[in-house]
This record gives sequence, C-alpha cells and structure tokens, in this order.
Amino acid sequence: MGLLDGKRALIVGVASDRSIAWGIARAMRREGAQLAFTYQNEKLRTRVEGFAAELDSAITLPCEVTSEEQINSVFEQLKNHWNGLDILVHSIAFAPRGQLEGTYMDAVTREGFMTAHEISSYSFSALGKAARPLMRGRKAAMLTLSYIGAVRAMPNYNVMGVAKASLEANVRYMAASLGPEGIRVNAISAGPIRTLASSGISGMRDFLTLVEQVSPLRRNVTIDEVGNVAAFLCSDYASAVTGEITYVDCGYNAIGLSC
Ligand code: NAD
Ligand code: 0WE
Repeated sequence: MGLLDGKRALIVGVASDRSIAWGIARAMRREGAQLAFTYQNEKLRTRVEGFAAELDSAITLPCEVTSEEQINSVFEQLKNHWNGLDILVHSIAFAPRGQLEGTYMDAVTREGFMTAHEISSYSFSALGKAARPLMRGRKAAMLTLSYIGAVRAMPNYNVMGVAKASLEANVRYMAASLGPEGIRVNAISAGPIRTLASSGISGMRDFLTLVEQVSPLRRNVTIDEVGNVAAFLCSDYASAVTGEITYVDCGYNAIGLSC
C-alpha cells in the first residue's frame, strides 16, 4: 500500500540524477504513482527517456515552457496515454547567468527580469491552465519548488528571488482559483542542494557550508527528503493543505542567529 497508489503524475524538470524533480519522481514511484516526464530539449531527450524507464515509465514528452504550443501539446499527447491526471510537479527555474552575480541593483535588467519571471513563475500558471481539464473531477494536486530567496534578500540570488516571490503568490492565487474544483496547489521551499542549476554558482559552496553549520539539523537537505514531502503534499493525506509553502530545509528558515 503506497501513499499514491492509482495516481498519475506528470514530472516537469528532470535534467540529471541530481535534479530535485528526480528525487520527487523516485519517491512518488515508490509510493505507487504512475509517472510521465517532460524534457526541455532534444539534448535532454535520451537522458530523460532513460530516467523514465528506470521508474517503469514509457511516457516522455518535449516541453520548452516558453512555447505555448509545446505546453498544449504535452497535455494533448498525455490524453492518448491517460484518461486523467492527478499530480503536476513543476521543478524548473531560469534566469540569465549574469543576473545571478553582483548586487541586485547592478545586475537586474528588463530582459533578465522578464525571462526569470516567465520561465520561473508564469510557466507554473501556464502548465496549471493546460493541466486543469485533465484534472477535473479528481482529487488532484499541483506542486512547485521555491527557495528562501523569495522572502529574504540573499546574496547573488537577485532577480531569481523576485521571481520566486511571484511564484509563491502564484501558488496562493492558483489555489484560490482551483480549490472549488478540488485541485490543491502547494510549494516546497527547499534548502540549497548541489544540482545542475546550482553548479557553477558563485557562493554555492559557502551556502551549503553555512547551512551545515547553522541550521537546526546541522546538515543539508537531500533530493530524497524533498521527494518524501512532495509525495505527502500530493497525496490524499494532505487533502486540507492548499496554497501553502512548506520549508524542507533542515530548519534553516526558523533561525535568526545560530544558537
Ligand atoms: P535542475 O537543473 O536539475 O533542474 C532545473 C530544470 O529546469 C531542468 O530540468 C531544466 O531543463 C528546466 N528548465 C529550465 N528552463 C526551462 C525551460 N525554458 N523550459 C523547460 N524546462 C526548463 O535543478 P534543480 O535544482 O533541481 O531545480 C529545480 C527547481 O528547484 C527550480 O525551481 C529551483 O529554483 C528549485 N530549487 C532549487 C534549489 C537548489 O539549491 N538546487 C533550492 C530550492 C529550490
Ligand atoms: O533556484 C535556484 C537556481 C535557479 C537557477 C540557476 C541557474 C544556473 C544557470 C536559475 N537560473 C540559472 N541560470 C543559469 O544560467 N536555486 C535555489 C539554487 C541557487 O541558485 C543560487 C543560489 C542557490 C541556492 C544563485 C545565487 C545564490 C544562491
């Protein structure tokens, strides 16, 4: 008996075996869900097909979220495999590299701001809108990934923090809008994790070390721990939880100065 027996989940955002989306997919599969995956571009296609196969899935679809056409096509094609969808996992973010270094006021540009917001926040609304018809009449759930930079100014995170604040507000508005249809919408705010998206970011190592030194649990979080909370939030055990941002960060958000 798994938490997600009989549920069907679409996972958006697997790029490597370190991806948070991969930790979520593994936990959801373990709890009995059937999975489908999207990949951003042809470069990632065979890799994602391999990951899908590892979790008994043969459904992999292209989805570059700046393309309205590709977003719609994902759900058109999903209909050929499944008669409904229970879970949507959105685990993507992007800002142009130059936005993530220096002070916010030096780095931010109109273009960088627009791109970060489009890919990191609007894409959740866009995927949610497209998923909605398939979720009608089911106890469905949508989930996205945020970071504490949404609510505190953090060095170098810059416009990504502003975009994550938008994403968190998006969670509340989507929850209010979709709640009457029985669809829940939540986010996990994860602590720093070494992934493709965080590799090569200046100060990442310092962030990881800081959390190890000052967080209540004195360590960093793993993608499997994020996956476990994701599985719970998208399960019927969380049937009264919606519009919520859940921290999975070894308690880092709860402290001021380390004791
Ligand atoms: P990752 O690089 O493994 O995943 C990022 C994904 O975003 C990739 O699969 C990539 O293909 C996808 N993506 C980027 N632009 C896209 C586009 N235009 N269209 C479609 N897909 C696109 O990194 P990750 O760390 O697993 O990131 C996943 C999520 O977790 C992001 O929202 C990130 O902000 C969030 N997060 C990460 C951390 C961390 O420290 N790694 C902490 C908290 C939250
Ligand atoms: O959300 C993120 C990272 C998202 C991200 C990563 C990249 C790297 C490659 C968005 N856009 C890009 N653009 C690229 O060109 N995290 C929570 C991880 C992260 O990113 C940071 C962090 C942490 C933690 C950036 C600066 C400081 C800390």
